[in-house]
Amino acid sequence: MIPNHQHPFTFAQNLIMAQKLQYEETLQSILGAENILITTHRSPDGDAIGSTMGLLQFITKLGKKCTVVVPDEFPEFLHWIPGTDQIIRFDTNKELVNKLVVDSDLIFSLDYNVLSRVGEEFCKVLSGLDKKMIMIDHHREPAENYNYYIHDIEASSTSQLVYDFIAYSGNKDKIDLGICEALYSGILTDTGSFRFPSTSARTHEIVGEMMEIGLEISKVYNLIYDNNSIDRLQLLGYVLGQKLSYHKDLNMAYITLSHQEMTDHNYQPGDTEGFVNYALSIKGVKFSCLMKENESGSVRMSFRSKGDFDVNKFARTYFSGGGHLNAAGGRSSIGLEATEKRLLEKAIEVLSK
Ligand SMILES: [Mn+2]
Repeated sequence: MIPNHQHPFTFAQNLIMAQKLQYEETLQSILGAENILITTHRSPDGDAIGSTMGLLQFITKLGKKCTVVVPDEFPEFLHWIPGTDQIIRFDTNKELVNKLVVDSDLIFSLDYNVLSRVGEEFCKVLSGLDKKMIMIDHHREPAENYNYYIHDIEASSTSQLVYDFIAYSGNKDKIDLGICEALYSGILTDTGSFRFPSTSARTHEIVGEMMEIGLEISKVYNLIYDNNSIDRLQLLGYVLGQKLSYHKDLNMAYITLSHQEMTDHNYQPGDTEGFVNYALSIKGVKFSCLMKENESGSVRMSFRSKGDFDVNKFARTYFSGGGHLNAAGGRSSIGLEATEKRLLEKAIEVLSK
């Protein structure tokens, strides 16, 4: 006989049950809602758009009313993804979005871990509401004010979490080609084409299941990656030729781009996607950064690392950002030159320890 003070289940079993409960609560929340709103972070990337479009198509299939609101513009190479024609941008439709938020009774946060990631103004609209909130995300340190979470920092992407939610909530039969194309786009881009360590056996298993549904992986790859403008390629050439700063002693490389340099190359959103990975691909480099100055003079930063150097912690500590162990974002408002100087100082401090 088992004494009653002992837990009848192992830790792993308890985890699986806790996750199943979140899937079930999320599904019931969708079925019980009238107006569902899905949101994602500003400057939406492939995973932000892929995961929101996958969830939108699934919720629509359940016969529920659902709208996707993004804070601002998203890259042109994602415009082919099924459902994107229904996306509403906050920055160009503020009044409409205000009304949509007020009328909604269930709000999803996809691919971000704290409301401020949607930008200051949209954040205000979404803050302090008396509505059910659900987070689906894989970034570290999720905010605590949500009703339910589908959250796993080890998942390759939010798109993978959306797939698992649909599949494990008993709705695998509803996953069609449109949902696959959206979610695969998110998985493909967030794993750097299946090379980042977050890529798991489950990631590949999901892709296998998607291919059985009819997903054409080379078609999606072409639509996303063989879609360069000549301006983007020339910007890349310029960056690699003249803007790559390599510090062999620190095993570090970084790139700075001024607003003027971007304007000179007819910069479009998404054009610098992947640039930071070129810096990381130098033999021996363990830490890379891309610093981009925007029109107002503030600087957006992308960090990448290899191995156990924690760029989430680095970005959080010094550049008001965060993300994952090996990939994170940050911001700086002290100007491009001063930011570069600060980056070097902090890198020397941390890396030469
Ligand atoms: Mn993501």
